[in-house]
Amino acid sequence: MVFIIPTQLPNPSKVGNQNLQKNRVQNFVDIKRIRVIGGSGGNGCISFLSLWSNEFAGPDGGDGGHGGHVILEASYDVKDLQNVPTVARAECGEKGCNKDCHGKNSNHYIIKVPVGTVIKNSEGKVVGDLSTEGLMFVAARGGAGGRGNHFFMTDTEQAPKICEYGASGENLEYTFEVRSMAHIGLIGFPNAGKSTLLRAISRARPKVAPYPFTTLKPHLGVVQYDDYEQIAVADLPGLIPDSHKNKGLGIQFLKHTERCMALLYIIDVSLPEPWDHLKILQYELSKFNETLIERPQLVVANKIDVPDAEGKIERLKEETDLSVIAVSAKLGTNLLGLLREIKIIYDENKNSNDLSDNKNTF
Ligand SMILES: Nc1nc2c(ncn2[C@@H]2O[C@H](COP(=O)(O)OP(=O)(O)OP(=O)(O)O)[C@@H](O)[C@H]2O)c(=O)[nH]1
Ligand SMILES: [Mg+2]
Repeated sequence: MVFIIPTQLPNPSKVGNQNLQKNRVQNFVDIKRIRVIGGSGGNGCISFLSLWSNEFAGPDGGDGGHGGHVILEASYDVKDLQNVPTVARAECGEKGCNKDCHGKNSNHYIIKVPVGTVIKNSEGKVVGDLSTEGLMFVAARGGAGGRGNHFFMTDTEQAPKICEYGASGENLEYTFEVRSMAHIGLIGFPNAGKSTLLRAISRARPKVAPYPFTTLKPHLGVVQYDDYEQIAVADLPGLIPDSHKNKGLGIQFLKHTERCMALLYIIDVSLPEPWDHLKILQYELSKFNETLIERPQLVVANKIDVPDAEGKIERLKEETDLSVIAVSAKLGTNLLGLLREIKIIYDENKNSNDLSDNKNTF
């Protein structure tokens, strides 16, 4: 006999901490210029050993320790560049001491950056792309420690009074740009309710207002599931017709969608003929990058609480092959269903690496 065990989908955790419900607006920092300075090496030491039985026991100046590197590490623990310092300086190596004591090498300064951070040098050339977790980039090398006077002892020079200074660390400037800030991107016309939806499903607090272009910068929220999986959702500024021709704000943020695992079209079904909005959004995305419309996608029909809105859902479903989920972000109707759909898409696609094939757009 075969038993079929029903696989239970993990539920999203509640967004319930009252302290965090305050209107704290936090901007998502997706681009930052930083200066990185490697630690200098420690100086070598000049010293001569003198023992009770041997007053001139020879040079015993130790070498200086090496300065630390500044290293960037891609990590899913951080979602933006807000906490990356604008000047990152690694520690210097310690100087050498007598009795041939080697100065301590300093630890490397490791800065965690979001997976998908692109690193450009001061000339704007892409020098690194941290597209997978754990990938590291040495941004500034620390200087080597200087050698102590014992190193300079030769047959002819038994008491060298010279040693080396530690080398200085590299001092460079980079621009970091986060390209894959979220797993899921919310795409929609202004006023469609993207920010309201993000507020409803996560602890992010983007501003919500009944006029277009309320959101001027991307906002990021994280949906927690009870299997400890975290899915980052990005609220992007609204798109308008001809966004790809640089109209409105949308185009500069569309680059973020390039590495989103999936896209949600937020459609305001309280407006007449909302299916046209969906077509315009798909057209704008395809004009920006053709591969975008091949990503996993869902249509979220928002504002079903508005009278007559529900009647348009059937027509919307007929007009598209994508699955349509009807929700009310404001009242919280069917958000659980939406979050479960997002989890299914995430589970199906989390191991696919084809999202980093956008290098041509750098
Ligand atoms: N009735 C109703 N109103 C909603 C719903 N979702 C959002 N709204 C309202 O729609 C208006 C716009 O919502 P936002 O979340 O700011 O819209 P947005 O898509 O983020 O807009 P932009 O930031 O300008 O792109 C606000 O007045 C919301 O209260 C909903 O499900 N039902
Ligand atoms: Mg908004």
